[in-house]
Amino acid sequence: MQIQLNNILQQVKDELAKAATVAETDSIRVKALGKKGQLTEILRGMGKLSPEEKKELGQAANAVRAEIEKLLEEKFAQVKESARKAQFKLETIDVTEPGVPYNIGTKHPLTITIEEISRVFKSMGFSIAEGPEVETVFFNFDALNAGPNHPARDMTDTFYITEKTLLRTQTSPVQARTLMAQKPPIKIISPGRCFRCDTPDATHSPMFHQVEGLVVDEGITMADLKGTLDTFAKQMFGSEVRTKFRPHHFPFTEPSAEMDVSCFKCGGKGCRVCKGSGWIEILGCGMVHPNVLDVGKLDTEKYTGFAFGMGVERIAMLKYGVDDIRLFYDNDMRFINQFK
Ligand code: 2U9
Repeated sequence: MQIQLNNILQQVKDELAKAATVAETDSIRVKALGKKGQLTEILRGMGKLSPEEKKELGQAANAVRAEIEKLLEEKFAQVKESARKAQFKLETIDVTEPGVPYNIGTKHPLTITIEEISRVFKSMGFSIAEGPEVETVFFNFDALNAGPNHPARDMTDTFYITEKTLLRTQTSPVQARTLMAQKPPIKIISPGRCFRCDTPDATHSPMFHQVEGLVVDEGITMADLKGTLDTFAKQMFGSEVRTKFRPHHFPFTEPSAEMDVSCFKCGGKGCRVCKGSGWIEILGCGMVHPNVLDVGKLDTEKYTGFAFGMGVERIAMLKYGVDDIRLFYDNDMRFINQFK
């Protein structure tokens, strides 16, 4: 039996040498010292022995038990410490480690274009004015000299919400509101979203963007209009471009005109971009109609003004060579990411 005891001790030593975790150490303890363990089995078998043998074997078994307990205690301390260290390593945050790079996205080409147009006008002393996309019929049409029978008010062109409210078809109502709220000098641009009942195709979208401008003060003339818009064209498309003004009609301006720039691609010789004409239509403009100045209760003998409007999508398509307006709204990252 002494030999068996020595074997158990040796076996415990061998197994402990290989154990690496708390769980493995505990199963060695159960196997050796547990209720159904090897040492308990030996003590149970002592019944048949003489009292002297019992005493001798009992002392030897207790010595082995004490030795095993001591070995287990040391091993437990060791595996618990290495488990603690491993956990600590796992939970440690290295504050010097570089962060995980993430995609911060890019500006949308229409945002870039609005910012560029705004930058040019701000450099000439314009401020930015904003207003609601859901407008009243009064500010969208009546205040802008588009009377009750004006074709622009047609249900088929305009998204009406109620009889008196609609989605603005242009950003002009922002300027009509400014005319009513502020005294001249007024020098504003109003970039923003507009809405019209159009079926989407390569050049039409029911939602699009405009930048409109309004200048009202004493002694404003057509020369101010031409100088301001020519400067804008040169800043936006290159100092070499020339501008020309063709007569047109808008209800809110009189006289009205459309401005063309000489083709910034071919210099005016004629190419695919200018469709062979050498000129590209950029914006509409005119001297503010006296009926519109009346909305701001201005003395039309004293005050005059000019206004203009341009489609942001059209400018962006020309600048970037985009041939389908729908690309701006598809949110295809392969398209958007080209405008970094
Ligand atoms: C007030 C007075 C006058 C704004 C103007 C235009 C000419 C114009 C369109 C061109 C194409 C916009 O993108 S487009 O549909 N606009 O040609 N807009 S003058 O005139 C105003 C606005 C407000 C109080």
